[in-house]
Amino acid sequence: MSCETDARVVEVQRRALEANEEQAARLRNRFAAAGTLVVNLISSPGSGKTTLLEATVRRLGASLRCGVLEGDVATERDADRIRALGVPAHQILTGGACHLDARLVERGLDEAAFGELDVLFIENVGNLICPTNYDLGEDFKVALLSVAEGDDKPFKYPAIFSRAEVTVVTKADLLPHLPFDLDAVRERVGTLRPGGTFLVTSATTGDGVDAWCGLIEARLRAKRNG
Ligand SMILES: Nc1nc2c(ncn2[C@@H]2O[C@H](COP(=O)(O)OP(=O)(O)OP(=O)(O)O)[C@@H](O)[C@H]2O)c(=O)[nH]1
Ligand SMILES: [Mg+2]
Repeated sequence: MSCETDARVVEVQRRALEANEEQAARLRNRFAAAGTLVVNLISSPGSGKTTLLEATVRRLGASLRCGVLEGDVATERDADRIRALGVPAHQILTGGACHLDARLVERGLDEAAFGELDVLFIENVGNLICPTNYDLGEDFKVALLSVAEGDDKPFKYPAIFSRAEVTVVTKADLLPHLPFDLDAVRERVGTLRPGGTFLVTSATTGDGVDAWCGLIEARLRAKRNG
């Protein structure tokens, strides 16, 4: 690519992000007016976003009105998994795009017609890079990292771990079988996001899931109480 083409691409990206910011601000106002806590889950494909959401709505679904927007390139599989638990879910198909943006979320919300919600979970498209810069009007981003992916990920993909207020290590039940240095990951994430929350979970054994659900409940209370 020539320098001129480079500059044009950068300019197009800048404008797209600027337009996204405006749309995200509108969404944030809409969520604030509704008193809905919004959580944007981001990770590589297969690190356990939907499985953690299944465990979450099993625990919280009886006491809180939860809804889930699922972002994927293809299929309704993840939305079907959530709906199977009696929780409303809507699939957003991105048509190939590697992330959700605020426009897709706004359209998805209107199509979903969830009604009043206490918590809206947005599962982003499986990707550790592209969703990082796209504000979806969420209260906070969550980065998930499964122990099977390797402990180098916060070093190689620092942006998402610094943007995410919460990092959730998943599949901790596999730790005995894998060379994953949990302390090194905790330290690195703490450097990238000072004051952030670091949780270790296994949806398989249930370890850490109560702490995760407790965090959601606490954040909802904080949002409602101003
Ligand atoms: N051992 C173990 N496996 C898990 C755990 N959580 C999820 N898995 C498995 O990991 C695989 C992927 O899980 P998903 O929840 O579908 O991952 P995802 O991040 O939603 O994947 P995409 O939506 O494709 O990005 C499935 O086979 C799950 O059963 C866990 O805590 N422990
Ligand atoms: Mg999924």
